Amino acid sequence: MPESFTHSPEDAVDFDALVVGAGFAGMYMLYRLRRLGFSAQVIEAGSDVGGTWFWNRYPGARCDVESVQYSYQFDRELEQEWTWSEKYSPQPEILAYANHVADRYDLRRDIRFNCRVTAARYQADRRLWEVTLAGDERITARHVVMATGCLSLSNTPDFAGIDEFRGATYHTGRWPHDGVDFTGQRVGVIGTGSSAIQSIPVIARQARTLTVFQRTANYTIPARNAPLSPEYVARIKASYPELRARARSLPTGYAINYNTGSVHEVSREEYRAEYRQRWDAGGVNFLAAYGDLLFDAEANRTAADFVKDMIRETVHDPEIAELLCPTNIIGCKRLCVDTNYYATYNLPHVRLVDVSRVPIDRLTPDGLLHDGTAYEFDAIVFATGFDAMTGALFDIDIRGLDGISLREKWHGGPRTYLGLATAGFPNLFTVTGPGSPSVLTNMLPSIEQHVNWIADCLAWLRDRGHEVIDASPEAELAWGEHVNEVAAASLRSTCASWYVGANVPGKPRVFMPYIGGFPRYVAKCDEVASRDYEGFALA
Ligand code: N01
Repeated sequence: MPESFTHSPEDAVDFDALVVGAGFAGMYMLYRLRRLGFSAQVIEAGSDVGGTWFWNRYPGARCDVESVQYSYQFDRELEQEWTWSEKYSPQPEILAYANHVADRYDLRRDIRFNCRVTAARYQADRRLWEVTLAGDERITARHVVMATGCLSLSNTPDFAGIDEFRGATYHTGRWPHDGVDFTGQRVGVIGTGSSAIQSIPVIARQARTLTVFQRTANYTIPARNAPLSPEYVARIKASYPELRARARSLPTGYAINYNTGSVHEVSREEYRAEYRQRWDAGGVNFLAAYGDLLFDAEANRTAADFVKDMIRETVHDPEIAELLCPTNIIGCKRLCVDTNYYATYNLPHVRLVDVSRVPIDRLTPDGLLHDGTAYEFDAIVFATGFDAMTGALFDIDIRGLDGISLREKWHGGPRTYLGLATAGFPNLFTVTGPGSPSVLTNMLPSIEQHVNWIADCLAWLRDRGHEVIDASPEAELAWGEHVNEVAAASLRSTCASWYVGANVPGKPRVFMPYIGGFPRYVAKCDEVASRDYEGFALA
C-alpha cells in the first residue's frame, strides 16, 4: 500500500482525507481515495447514500438527463451490469443504483451516516483540518473534500405565519421517506420550478383540490418518458465508450443532438418543423436545436414562441394558458422536463394562482392568504427550491488561513480557482463547486472529472512529498474574470434564477456556474495539472 500523508507522530492525523457528503460525488471520491491507498472517511448527514436522490423523494421525481448517461463511467463492469428500466428513471431507481454502487464497492464501511459536519478549521501550524461534527466530536484530516452537492440546502421562504398553519407542510427537497398520500386532501403547491412541474401532475391525481401558486411561469418540454427496450439497452451497452466520448466532446457533457448552426440561417417553416420534431421527441434536447438560442435574444424568441404556442394548444382556458406562458428567455432558468404538466391545468379540481404581482401575504391556521383571498388547505407543498451552490458550503463554518471564514471571503459571491479550490483555504477541495460547469452539465461526468482531478492531485502531492496545496489569489482572480466574461456572453446570466442566487433574499447576484462548456473546462483543468498544478502554491 502506498505511504499516506502521515509521516511522523507530531503530524498524526485521523485521515488523509475527509469527504463531506455521500452522494454520487462523495461515493466516487471514497472509491478513488481508497484505491490510491489513502485513509479516508465520508461524513453524511442522511441515514444512507444517494445525496440528492436520498432527499428528493417527492412524487414524480426523476432525472431529466437520460439515465443511460446519468450514471458512472469509471468502471466498465458496473456500466455493463446495471440496467436502467426507463429513459428517465424515477428517483427510487436512481437511489437503488446509488445503493448498488455502495454495496458493490463496499463503501459504507468508511461512511458515517446520520452525522453532520458543523465546522472545519484549518490549522496552519499542523497543516491539517480540524473538522467538528454535531455533538462537538473533532476529527482531523490532511485534506477535506466538500462533496455537498449544488442543490442540497433546501430553501423555504420566510412566510409570515408559517408556524400557524395546522395542516401538514412538505418541502420537495426533504420529502418524507414513507411517502405522502394526498387522497381526498386540499393541497396547495408553492412554486413552479422543476420539482413542482414534476410533482404537480402526480399530486393532482390524488388530491381533492390542487391550487398552484406561481410567481414566475416556467418553460417545460414533455419528457416522453418510456420504458427502455432490451434491444436499446443492448445497443447502448455495446457502444458505451463512443457514447461517453461524444458526451465529453459537447458543452453539456451530455450526448444530445446538438446543432451549432444559427436559427437565422433557416426559414420560419424550417425552424418550426425542427422545434416540432424536438418537442415530439421530448427532453432538454429541445434547446440544442440551434447554436444561438442561448446567445441571441431574437433567436431565443423563435423557440420561446413555439413553446408558448404549444401551451396555448394544450391548455383549454385561454386565461390560464396566458398565465402559464413565460415572459422571459427560454433556458435562462433551468429548462424543465415534464409529464402532463400543462394538461394538468385542464382538470377541474386544479387551479393556478398568479402571485407575481402580489406576493403571498402569509400562512394562516387554515391555509394561506393572498391578495385578499383566503385559501384553505390540508397540506402545503413548498416546491421553493434550494440555496444553490453556496448554501451547503456556508451551512458549515469553514475557516481557512488566519481564521477567515468562507462566508466572509465569499460575501460578494463565490471566488474559486476552477471551482475546485479557493485561495486561503489550503487542502480544501469542492466537487462541482461554483466556478465549475456543474449544474450546466450532466452532473455525473462533471463529478467524475472533478473527483479524478482531485484524486490525481493528492497522489501527485504525496509522490513529491508536498503536504499543502493552496490556490493562488492571482490564479483565482484570473479564473473569476474568465467565468464572468463567458457568463456575460450568454443570455443565461440575464434573468432572476438560482444560477445567480436570485431566489434567496440577500444573496449576491453572481452567475455561479462556469458556462464555457465541459470540454474547454476539462482542457483547462488538465493543463493546470500537467504544468505541476499551475496557479497553486505548494508546500
Ligand atoms: O427549485 P426552483 P426546484 N413565493 O428554484 C418559487 C434541479 N432539479 O426545486 O421563479 C412564491 O427552480 C420560485 O419562483 P421564482 C434543477 O436543476 C432537477 O424546482 O423564483 N414562489 C420557483 O417557481 C432545478 O432547476 C430535477 O419566481 C416562490 C420555485 O419556487 C433545480 O433542481 C428535478 C417563492 C422554485 O423553483 C431547482 O428546482 C428537480 C415565494 N416566496 C430539480 N420562493 C430533474 O432532474 C420561491 N418560489 C428533473
